[in-house]
Amino acid sequence: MRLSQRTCCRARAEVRQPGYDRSRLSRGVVHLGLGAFHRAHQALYTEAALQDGDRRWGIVGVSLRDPRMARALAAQDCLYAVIERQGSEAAARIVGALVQALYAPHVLEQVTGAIADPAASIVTCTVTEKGYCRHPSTSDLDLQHPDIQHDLAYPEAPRSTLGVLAAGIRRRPPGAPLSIVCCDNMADNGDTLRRLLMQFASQLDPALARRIRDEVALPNTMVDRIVPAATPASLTFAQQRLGLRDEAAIVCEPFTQWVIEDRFAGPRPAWEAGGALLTGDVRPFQAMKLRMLNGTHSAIAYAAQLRGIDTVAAAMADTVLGTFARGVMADLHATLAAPPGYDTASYGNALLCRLRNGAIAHHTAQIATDGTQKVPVRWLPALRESLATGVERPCLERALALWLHYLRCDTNEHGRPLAACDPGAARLAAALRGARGDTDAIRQALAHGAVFGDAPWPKPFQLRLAAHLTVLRERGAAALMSFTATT
Ligand code: CS2
Repeated sequence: MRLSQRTCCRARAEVRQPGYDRSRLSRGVVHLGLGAFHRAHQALYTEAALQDGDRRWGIVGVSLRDPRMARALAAQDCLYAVIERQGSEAAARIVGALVQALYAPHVLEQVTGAIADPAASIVTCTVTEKGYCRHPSTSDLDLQHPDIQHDLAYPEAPRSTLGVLAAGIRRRPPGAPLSIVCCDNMADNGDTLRRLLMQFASQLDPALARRIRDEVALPNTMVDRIVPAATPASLTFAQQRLGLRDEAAIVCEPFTQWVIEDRFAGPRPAWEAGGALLTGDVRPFQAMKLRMLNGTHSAIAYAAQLRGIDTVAAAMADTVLGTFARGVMADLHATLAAPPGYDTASYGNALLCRLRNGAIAHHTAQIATDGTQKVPVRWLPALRESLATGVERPCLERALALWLHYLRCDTNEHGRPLAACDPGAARLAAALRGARGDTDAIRQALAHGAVFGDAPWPKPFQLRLAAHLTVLRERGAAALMSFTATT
């Protein structure tokens, strides 16, 4: 039996249910990017606000690219389950906060209408780093991006996140306060989205750009929860736990964190009810999380992909890779200023336990996607800052070499195909593959300004990277990573 409003009461007794009347919810939040992360993160904080009795915050969820999730959710009256797993523990709940699931290309009018509705004072976004059409190294709008060119030519029929936001804001009555909460893993994510949206709007209509500047708040946020993409196995596990079939079920870790800059234009859900921290300055939290968690994740992903290791937990259980991952985390940790009153060393220890969580199958192939968007956020600022003060980061530098080697290879160390899923990587990979030797490969890679920026990288650093590429080619990833044991 499939999960729906009618059947949810038939779920197993231990499954937590929405404790409020869903039919009485208003549509106060519009969310762009209906993936698993939103449904297991921001939607649960909103669920907590609804459970506290504030009915204003039903969520209209929008998929911009893929119709499947909106279709699956619509067939379930927008109900879905989240199951938190660690060790032998598993806690399941059904979430009621989502009230509508739309696939934008089919119902664009409804989507921009939902953003324009003054009852909605919040738009949240999880569209992944590449969903903002920016240059990864400068965070400026990529005016050559095909979606941006399309949306500037047809502003009433947009397909990009920026185009949809602009079209919705245009239809909004003046004076209706709006806050757009970016929940993607970018440094200064709210400020970045503000800049991109203003750059986009000013190409269309200076008055719209001014309106965004004056009326729309874009707080910075740090979001954290490890939410693997669903698999047939995770859906079967969810079915056993629920006693119902749920095509949108999520199996994720118990940990969750949301730190939000307290800068809103109008009303917002009391996300504190779900444990969100509202604060004046999110930047130290962002840096800690983007570097220690996401930076370590990316290093694990490329090393594991090269070695044919499928999940993060299996990678952490591998002696060489697990030790290397701790080294990368320590390198990144050393570059941080701790958020006030926060113990980043305990954060790191807790993080290692999270990465070892074998009850969730977090696939390294998933994390390895879109490296050209992720590396400039997760590793390069820490490397730049360190090199500027003459400090080497041996593990982090090796992680960078592992990524470049990964882009250069067709197959992993067992001869199985490596499919780098990264639309921004084609030119970089071609340069690496066409290079005359390792030194030339590094020179050509670092000249790729969209990823590495325009400032020159120190020569000794380049030579170290070239030597790492040689080790990787001749002796493999384990030899490069086990340097601490051999030097
Ligand atoms: C991961 C993130 O896929 C990735 O690149 O590093 O999705 C990570 O799991 C989340 O940011 C955790 O909060």
